[in-house]
Parts: sequence; structure tokens; C-alpha cells
Amino acid sequence: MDQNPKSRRTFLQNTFLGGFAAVSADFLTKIAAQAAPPSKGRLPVVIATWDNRKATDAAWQVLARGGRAFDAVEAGARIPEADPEDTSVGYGGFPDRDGNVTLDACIMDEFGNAGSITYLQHIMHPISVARRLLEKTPHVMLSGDGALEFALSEGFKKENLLTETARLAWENWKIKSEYKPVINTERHDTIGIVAVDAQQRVAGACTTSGMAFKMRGRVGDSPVIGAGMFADNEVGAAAATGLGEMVLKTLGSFLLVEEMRRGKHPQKAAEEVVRRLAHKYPKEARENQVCYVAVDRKGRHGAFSLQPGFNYALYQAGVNTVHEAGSFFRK
Ligand code: SD4
Repeated sequence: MDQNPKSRRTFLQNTFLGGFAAVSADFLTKIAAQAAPPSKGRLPVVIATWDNRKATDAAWQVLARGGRAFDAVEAGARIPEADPEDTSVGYGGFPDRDGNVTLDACIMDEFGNAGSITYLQHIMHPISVARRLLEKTPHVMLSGDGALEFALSEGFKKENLLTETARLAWENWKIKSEYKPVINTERHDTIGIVAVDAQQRVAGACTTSGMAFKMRGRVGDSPVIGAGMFADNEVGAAAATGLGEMVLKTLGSFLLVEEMRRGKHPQKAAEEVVRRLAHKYPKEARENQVCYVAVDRKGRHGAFSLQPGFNYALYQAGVNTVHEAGSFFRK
């Protein structure tokens, strides 16, 4: 599925916390952004991080029959959640350093309602639990045991999400047991999925098992409204993948939507948010990956990342495609 496994590997080799010498912001300003030509708008549209074409396809089934973007992004997010081969989302996700699979997800609708679930164990579809929280309670975030209790009370099934492949990867990691959190090193990755339907309703979702072998209790950007994902019906929506800590410190998806609100095309807005990261955190930016996808309510889209190797799935005008995003740093 990964269209460019070699470049993906390259960035993964370069992707970890700690290590290299600091890079000056001046140096970074000299590196030109490699921008794709800005897209024209068309509705409906759905865009997802990585080559999640099965997810954009599921979302498109909703959009194509005139359905709601909110239903579309949930349907899309559920695909990798149930896929045991996707080792960074839902069932099959790599566990934390103690062997627990813990899931984070969030979702927003066209009214600005939000639902978020963090540190959820044993439930395959955190995105649907987040939706249920949004619809049935006055709350926005629910975590850990409380989230599990809520899910069970809503009829979600408790199951073992640790696959044999993920368990073996964890056993293997334990040999050195080096605590150096790495961005997931598999071909599929966290899904952020944003859509605008034919009635110009905007929605977004994001779901992940987080960083592989993370510290127990660690929560990343993905369930944080405005960090891993943000949707505003007046403007558009954005979602992130990559090193959550960097996204959290800049509230990247919120920032991206605000850049669009000020008139930027989603592509230019995504480039601006990545550029901001590179200026503010030059050393971390050099050593890690952060990626964004975005749509505005006209149906224009954009995508950009720090490092090369990020691709995204786009379903628009009846065609499901995968594209290599531009990046701040060159190969
Ligand atoms: C996190 N942003 O937990 C997620 C991980 C991710 O590709 O996107 N991996 O930090």
C-alpha cells in the first residue's frame, strides 16, 4: 500500500527523539518548501493521512449518497481501527512499553461538537466511543477506566487487541528495552481524516494507538481537539500525524484552520504550520516527522510535512487517489 517504501524508510530512520546537533532557524529559513500546486475546490471531498484509501473509500460511500461528513469520517476511521495489519491504530496497534494497547481518538461534527477518548483499552473502535460521548453526554474528553466503563455501558465489546504480530514486536523491543519512543515504524500509520460533504458540512476524526512502546499513560496529540484534529464548519478541517509532542506544543490542527480562516488556501496553511514548527523547534523538527492534511469548505485540500515520505489519500470527484505530500526538508 505504501507507494514509496524507500523514502518512508528513510524518514523513519531519521525519526526519533534526541540525538543530532541543533540546527539554526536561519538555516531552516533557507530551505524552500516543496509545495504542490494549490488544488481547486470540489465537493464532496475526503482526505486522510497516509495511504488510507480503504478508509477514504468507506467515507466516500457515505458522501456519494449525499450523507453527512460526520458519518463519513467515522466510517473511514473505523477501517484501520479494525485492521490487524495496521500496527498504529486500534486492533493490532503496537502496545506501550508494558504491553498494553492503549488507544486515543477524537471526532468533531459540523456544529462544533467534539468527543475525545484517551487511554482506552480493549475496545476496537475508540472513534465510535468518542462519537457516543459527543452525542450522549455533556463532556468532551473521557479517559482510561472511565472511558472503558462508558464504552461497555454503551454496548461496545471488550476484547483483546494485542495481536501476535504486535506481541512479538514488543517482545523484540524488550530485548534492548531502550526507552526511546519512536514514531511508529510500520507502513500504515495514525489516521486523521477530514471531509466536507455536498451540503458543505465539515467534520473530522483522528484515531491511533499512539507511539509504539510509549511510556505507560502517555497520551499524544491525536485525541486532543485542536492538536490531532480540528474542524470548524465556517472554515474547514485539519488533522495531524507524526510526533504528537510537537503537534501538541503548537496546537497544529487548530493553527492550520485559523490560517485558513485568515484566507490561506489549505496547502499554504499546511506549509505555514509546518514552517512554524521548524522555526520554533529547529532541533526536534530536523529529527522528527510531523504531517498535516487539510480541507476547506470549498473542497480545496492541502497536505505538507516536515520530512519527505508522507503520503495521503484523497477521494474527490469519484476518484480515490494517493499522493506524495511536499515537505519542508528535502530528501
Ligand atoms: C501520537 N501522533 O500519538 C500520534 C502518532 C502518530 O504516526 O501519528 N503516528 O503521537
